[in-house]
Amino acid sequence: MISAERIPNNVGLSSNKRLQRALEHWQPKYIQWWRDMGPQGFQDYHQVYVRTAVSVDPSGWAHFEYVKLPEYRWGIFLADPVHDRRIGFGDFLGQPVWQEVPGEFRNQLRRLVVTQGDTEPASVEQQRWLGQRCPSLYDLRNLFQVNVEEGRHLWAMVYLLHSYFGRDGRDEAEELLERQSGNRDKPRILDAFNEPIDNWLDFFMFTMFTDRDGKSQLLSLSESSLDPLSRTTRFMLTEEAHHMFVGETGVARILERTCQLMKASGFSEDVRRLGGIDIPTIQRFINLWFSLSLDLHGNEVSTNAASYFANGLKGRAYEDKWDDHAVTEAMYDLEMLAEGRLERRHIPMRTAMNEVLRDWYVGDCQNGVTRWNKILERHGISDRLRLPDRKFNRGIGMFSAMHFDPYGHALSDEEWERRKGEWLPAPSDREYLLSIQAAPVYEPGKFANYIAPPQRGIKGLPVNFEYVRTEL
Ligand code: BYC
Repeated sequence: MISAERIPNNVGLSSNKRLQRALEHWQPKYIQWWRDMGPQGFQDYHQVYVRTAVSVDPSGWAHFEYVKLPEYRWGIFLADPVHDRRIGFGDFLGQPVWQEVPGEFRNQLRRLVVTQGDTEPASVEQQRWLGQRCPSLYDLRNLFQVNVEEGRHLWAMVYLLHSYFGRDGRDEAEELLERQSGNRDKPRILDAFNEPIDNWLDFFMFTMFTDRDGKSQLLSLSESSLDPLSRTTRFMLTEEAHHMFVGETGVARILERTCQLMKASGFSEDVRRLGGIDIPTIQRFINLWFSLSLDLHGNEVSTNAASYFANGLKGRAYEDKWDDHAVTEAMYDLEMLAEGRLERRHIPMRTAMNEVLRDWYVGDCQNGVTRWNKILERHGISDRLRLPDRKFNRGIGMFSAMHFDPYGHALSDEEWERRKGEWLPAPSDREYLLSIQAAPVYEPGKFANYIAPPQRGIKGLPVNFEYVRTEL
């Protein structure tokens, strides 16, 4: 359903005046936030060729056109309802799904919706300076596409807060615009969303690894017994796929260029001397963003996670592929750190639900890394990229109590301090990246020296299309 209303939607907003008024009241605050904290330097005359969600029809849900970013039409879209949908897991298995929030789960559900909602504006804030250093107009457009859709995902969560959580929900919606990524006094809720993203390698790694946590979490929320939450997140997943495409192909194009430079120099030169990004630097950024994104899955053993599952609030990714949906007896074999020693223990699977989702996530990331390695192989280069061990560089969960190298071997504090620069980006890596990204590339069809052009453009358009009009 295409809507001519101020807030495009398929939720019948015009027939719910109270909700419509509440959202129209929130809208100017959102636009102000976008102007203050969104893409810096791209708020006035630039026209960006973006897609806008206009319905949930799989054969044509999006519309492509040039838009000035603050005029993007952020809308509210829920996937179509599933007839007679039943709760698919946990203690209420088989009962009809809920159209309203049950009082006893209100706090838990609000917390999940707020945590999800908080990440969306956070990522826009983290990325707000990147437009000034873009490697091409094609990439600039992709950055903005990701940003406006994260903005729409915030709208999705704010819709739920306003519709289903009364006064508390309205207060939470305000606070989503008040916390700020990296702010000492009012930081974003989850750690990875307070990390600066000031160069394009960070950006591509973020969209590869952190947006993929978005996919994990949205998959699990789309199983929820709260039907509006399930339907909202199901549609968000449609947009999320492009974000991970941007990340995976962004790194792939950097690798492609790195290989070209290595070959051109007869494998003898340091790629940095030719203005490229060397493989060890790429590996250090993988190590950082993969480990930060593992943290986003929460503690390995979590009573919160067990209770989300028992109460039917958050399921496993692709819950219908599992045989047992009650999971009252099932056990999970977990590598644990107990009294400073690593050992394997059987724990009730319900308490390991964060780890179960993390398993899915690690597998999905590994598939991407395997595809990157095919590029190295094709160029006859013997180096390989790899995911670090799950215990490496953890800030959340039991492994955060000790240090581990990327192969999972325990290290003393002193050894970690001495060697962490081998495995994680050093200030000098960031300085180097900023030095090769100092000037933006705004000429259609041109690409910065450190990245190869994409194989094709957007929506059948040529690679040299003017994806962002930068002239007044
Ligand atoms: N940082 O029992 P635990 C996305 C806290 S990304 C800081 O394991 P739980 C996107 C936790 O809050 C997806 N604190 O927690 C991507 C709790 O604190 P309290 C976002 C953390 O709740 C790119 C304590 O540790 N969606 O969409 O089972 C661009 C106990 O932990 C962290 C969601 O996250 C952390 N990393 O698991 C744009 C889905 N981890 O209460 C968007 C909703 C844990 O003891 N969220 N803590 O003070 C959840 O499902 C859960 O909150 C989590 C944590 C899985 C994140």
